[in-house]
Amino acid sequence: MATERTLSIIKPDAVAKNAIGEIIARFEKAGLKVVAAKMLHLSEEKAGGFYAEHKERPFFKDLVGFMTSGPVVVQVLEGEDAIAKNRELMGATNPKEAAPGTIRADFAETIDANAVHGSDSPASAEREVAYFFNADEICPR
Ligand code: RTP
Ligand code: MG
Repeated sequence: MATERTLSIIKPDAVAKNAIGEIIARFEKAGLKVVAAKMLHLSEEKAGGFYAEHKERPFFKDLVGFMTSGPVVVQVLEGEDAIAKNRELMGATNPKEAAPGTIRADFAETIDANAVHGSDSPASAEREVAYFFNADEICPR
């Protein structure tokens, strides 16, 4: 297993619930390190560009509407097998199908407002980290 970096977003529903700290604690307890972080209120253009792979999907408009509905916390997580580990901690896309104890099971109710985003492959992690962070905003430790 290699040390990887992955992009995590704490979505507007979880920020509104005041759950930023509890969610970041789960990453840290699982051995992932926060090596970059910022809070942003995404524009439609920035959110749409981020989820460009879903542009033709029926849920795209709602997804962009939700992601721009309030501030988000964007982070780079680093650690062994970070991409898969983060996806495991997050749980399934639909919180109703997410395993007990996962972030989505504990903090989300609907597939539209599902608390967190995580990169799903090394290629998407590379693109997504660069989409939000310049190299000098990442602090390896
Ligand atoms: P994310 O990208 O946010 O981490 O979520 P994911 O990989 O688990 O799911 P993905 O397929 O990438 O979908 C992105 C977001 O779009 C919404 N979605 N709605 N109604 C639907 O069938 C549907 N499918 C996806 C979800 O909010 C999902 O997080
Ligand atoms: Mg995805």
